[in-house]
Amino acid sequence: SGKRLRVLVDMDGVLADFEGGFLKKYRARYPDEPFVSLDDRRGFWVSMQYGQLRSDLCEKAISIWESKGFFMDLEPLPGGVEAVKEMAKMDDTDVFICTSPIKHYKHCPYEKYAWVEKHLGHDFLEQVILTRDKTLIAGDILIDDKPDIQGVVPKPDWEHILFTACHNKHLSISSSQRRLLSWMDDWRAVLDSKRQRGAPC
Ligand code: BVP
Repeated sequence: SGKRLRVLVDMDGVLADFEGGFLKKYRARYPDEPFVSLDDRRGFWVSMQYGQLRSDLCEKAISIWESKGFFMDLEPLPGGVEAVKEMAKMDDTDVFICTSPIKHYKHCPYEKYAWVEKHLGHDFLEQVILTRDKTLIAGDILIDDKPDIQGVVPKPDWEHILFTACHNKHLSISSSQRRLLSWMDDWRAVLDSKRQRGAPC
């Protein structure tokens, strides 16, 4: 046994279905406006692609995730909640949910806590980290669907494992970067590859 492994897990696009939840509510609110199917999504920022489709659609897109109930109502992505619960029970393993709230703070931070309580339980609220800069957070692994994670720390402690999402699946990533294709992929092997081996006797 070596030191404990600290795993940071992103929320939107990794545990909660931000893209699916967005498209469903956008189409319900703006049934006559054009939209981007999940197959055609490119780039992390939904607002940017909608703005490229037609300039006024940028603010229409933003209006969706700024609405009350948006973050609370997101469906869990398949296997994510189960994986995080299993990780948390593993020996020598600490799991934290590391998520960036939007700056329109009226609903989002509250609903992120409420989502964790609903799907992972009250005790898991201890594991929530809200930050706009994930490079400040120390950990061994960060599982996140955002291809470029930057902040004030140039070389963060964690290895970024890119979680596959509709917007990043076509990206070719550098040979050094690793992907998790979904929660059905071998996340246990990714964790094991970062564990310190005990000194041989
Ligand atoms: O809370 C999400 C939604 C928001 O950024 C946050 C990303 O957090 P992490 O997944 O990195 O933790 N968000 C905002 C915009 C546009 C804002 Br203008 C967007 O297009 N996509 C997006 O996810």
